[in-house]
Amino acid sequence: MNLFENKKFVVGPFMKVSDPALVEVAAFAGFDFVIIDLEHGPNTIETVQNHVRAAQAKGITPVIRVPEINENMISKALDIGADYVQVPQIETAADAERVVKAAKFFPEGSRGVCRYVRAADYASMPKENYFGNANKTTGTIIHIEGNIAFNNIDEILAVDGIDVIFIGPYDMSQSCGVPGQVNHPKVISQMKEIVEKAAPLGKVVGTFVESPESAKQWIDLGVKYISYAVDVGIYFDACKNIVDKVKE
Ligand code: 3PY
Repeated sequence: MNLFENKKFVVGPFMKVSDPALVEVAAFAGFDFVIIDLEHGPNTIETVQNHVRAAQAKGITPVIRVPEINENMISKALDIGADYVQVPQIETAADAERVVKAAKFFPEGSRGVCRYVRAADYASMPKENYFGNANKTTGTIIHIEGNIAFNNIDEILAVDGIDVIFIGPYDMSQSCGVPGQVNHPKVISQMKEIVEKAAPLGKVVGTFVESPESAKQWIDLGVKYISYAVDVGIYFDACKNIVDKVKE
C-alpha cells in the first residue's frame, strides 16, 4: 500500500459496473486507483473480488467503499485483498475510531482474525508476515459528508489510524440544504474549511470531482486523493461526445 509514495496527488474513478474489465481499462488509462463501490450500484462483496484482482494484476490500488460503518463488511473487504477500505457517513470521532478498530489488528484495533483469506494468500503466507504487516499494508479512508461531521471535524481529525479524510460533496450539498449543488458557496466553504484544518495536522484529504478543472482547483488547495467521476458517467460522456460529433 504505497498509493501516495512520491506523488503530489493520486486520481481514480468510482467503479459501479460489475465487470472487472473496466478496472483493467482504468489501469491502462493511467489512473492510480479505483474505488470499487458497494454503497451504490449493483455490486456485492462476491462480485468485487475480481475487481480487486484486476487492479492488483495491472498495478493500481483497489479501494473498496463499503455500504456503511459495518465491522463485518470492513473485514470482508480487507480479507479479499483490498488495499484500502473507504467508509461513508462518518459523523463523530467515535465512528472514525470504530473504522480503525474494525480495519486494524491488535494493537491498533481488533479486526476479526482469519488467515484463510486472499489477503493472507489463503494461509500460505507465514503467519508472522501476515499479522506483522497487515496494519501497514492496508489503509482507511473516511467520508465527511454532513453537517454533523462538519461540526465534529476537529475531534474526527484527531483520530489516529485514518489515512484519508474524504469530503463527499454530494452528500454535503444535501446536508447544506442544496442537494446536488456541489458548487454552492455554502458547500465549497465547508469543504475548504476542512481542507484548511487538515493541512497543519498533516492529514491527507480527498474529494470527488467531475471535471479536470475542478480536480485542478482542489489539487491546488492541497487535496491529494482525487476521486474522479464514475465508470458509467465516464462512458456516457465519451459516448455523448462521439454521437454529438458524428451527428452534427
Ligand atoms: C459524495 O459526493 O457525497 C460522495 O460520496 C462521492 O460520490
